[in-house]
Amino acid sequence: MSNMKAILGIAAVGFIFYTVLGSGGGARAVDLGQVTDRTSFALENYSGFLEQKEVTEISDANMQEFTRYYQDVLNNEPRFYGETLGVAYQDDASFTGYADSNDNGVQDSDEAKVFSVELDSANERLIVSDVSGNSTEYRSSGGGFFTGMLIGSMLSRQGRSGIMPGSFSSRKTVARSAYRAPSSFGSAMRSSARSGARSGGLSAGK
Ligand SMILES: [Ca+2]
Repeated sequence: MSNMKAILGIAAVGFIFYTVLGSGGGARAVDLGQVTDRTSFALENYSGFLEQKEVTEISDANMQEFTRYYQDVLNNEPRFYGETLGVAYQDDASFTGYADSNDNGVQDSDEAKVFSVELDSANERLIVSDVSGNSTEYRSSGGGFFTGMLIGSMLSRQGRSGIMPGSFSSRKTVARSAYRAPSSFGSAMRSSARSGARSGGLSAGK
C-alpha cells in the first residue's frame, strides 16, 4: 500500500516537473546553433549595410533598425522555434532573446527569456547561451568582424556599463562545430533551416 503511494507520488512529481519545464511556464529548448548562425548572419549583414550607407556613427535608430532586422532573421522561414522570437538590446550590450508569444515586439512580463548573446572582445567571439546553461560561440573566420562599427558601438556600450574586456575569458563554451541541438530537433530540420538562413532572401536594406 505504501509502495503504491510512493509510486503515485513520484508520478505526480514527474508530471509537474514535465509540465513546468517541458511546456508552459518556462522557455522550451532552443537550437543554439540556429541562434548563433542567424545572429552572426544578421550582424555581418547589417555591418555591411552600414558600410554601404557610409554611416560614420551608430545612432539609437540604427540599433533599433538592427534589432528589428535581427528579429526578422531569427523568425525567417524555416522557423526553428515554436514561438516568435523577440530580441532586446540590453544596457550591457548583450542581446536577450525571448519568446514573444503575443508578437508585439516587447518582452511582456509573462514572456520567458530563451537565449542571450554576449560579446567577448578579448577572445573575439560571441557567446550564445540558453537558460539551461548550454552555450556555444561564434568566431569570425574572415577577420575584421570585431573591428567593425556596429561591434565597436556595442563594445562602447559594454564599457559604459562597467564590463571589462577580459570579463568573459573564463566562460566555457562548446565550439559551434561541436554543438548539437537538443535531441527533439531533427538533423533534417537543422540543415534545411541553416541553408534557409543563408539564402532566405534577407535584405539588409530598407
Ligand atoms: Ca510580447
